[in-house]
Amino acid sequence: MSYYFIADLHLSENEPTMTADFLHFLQTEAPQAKALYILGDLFDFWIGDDENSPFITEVKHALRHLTEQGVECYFIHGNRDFLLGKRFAAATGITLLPSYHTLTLYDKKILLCHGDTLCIDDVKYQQFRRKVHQKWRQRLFLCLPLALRLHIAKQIRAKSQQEKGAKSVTMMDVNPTFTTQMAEQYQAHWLIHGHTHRQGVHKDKFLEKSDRLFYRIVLGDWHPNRPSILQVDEQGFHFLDPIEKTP
Ligand code: LP5
Ligand code: MN
Repeated sequence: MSYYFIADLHLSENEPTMTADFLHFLQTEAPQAKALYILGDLFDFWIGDDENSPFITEVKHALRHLTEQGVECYFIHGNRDFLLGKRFAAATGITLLPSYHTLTLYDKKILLCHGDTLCIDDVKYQQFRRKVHQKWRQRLFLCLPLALRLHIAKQIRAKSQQEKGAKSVTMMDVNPTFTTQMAEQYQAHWLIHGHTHRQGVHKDKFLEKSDRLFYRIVLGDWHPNRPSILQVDEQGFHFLDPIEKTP
């Protein structure tokens, strides 16, 4: 039995190749798995479950088709799609998880998160996150007409891109001490996250028991014809090579 982990697809109508890659994965590899974990930023941004378009309907149908085949599908919110809600979950059969979630696979305790909460040196982002995670702000936002929500989301995206230009890569990366503390707190053997977009495997030491190591497995962001998919099975973990597909 295998388990798949993905994050940071940033799907949108503007990236049809990536949507096709995702649908292809859902139709070919994913049905053979026990479960699929989507660790946030599936969408470029999400402004409410009431938004509909042929693109959104297609993604929803594909997820529904997967869960109807008995594949469990779990979702942790990212910083772009934290408004994805219960209606989307009901329509697709996916299960929404809290921002930190643990599971045990083959005797390994695994801590999952999107990754943005580990980037505590990005103080402006953390302030922004606290604000937009306030329930009253979200409820207010969701009452606005869709066109206005779309306008606001685009403004925030533009501001975010502009501000990122002035932030260092180190500042936008996970804070090593805080990340180790979280892994220690959850007694994790492995930590799997996305957000930083740099696929990789890091062997980190626990702070208190420095003889104990944990693996920090970073999921990459997706590019057209270049998805980043982590597979966990009885052999351990590995990233899939780009999936073969008919041109
Ligand atoms: O996403 P990415 O990789 O570009 O950058 C992230 C951080 N940015 C964000 C913002 C998202 O990209 C946009 C989310 C849109 C969601 C839909 C709308 C929901 C509204 C809900 C209202 C309740 O997460 C970026 C990090 C970076 O990752 C690396 O970790 O640095 O953080 C920022 O850029 C935050 C800025 O520093 C501060 C944000 C200022 C926003 C100002 C809003 C002004 C808009 C005015 C609207 C009228
Ligand atoms: Mn992200």
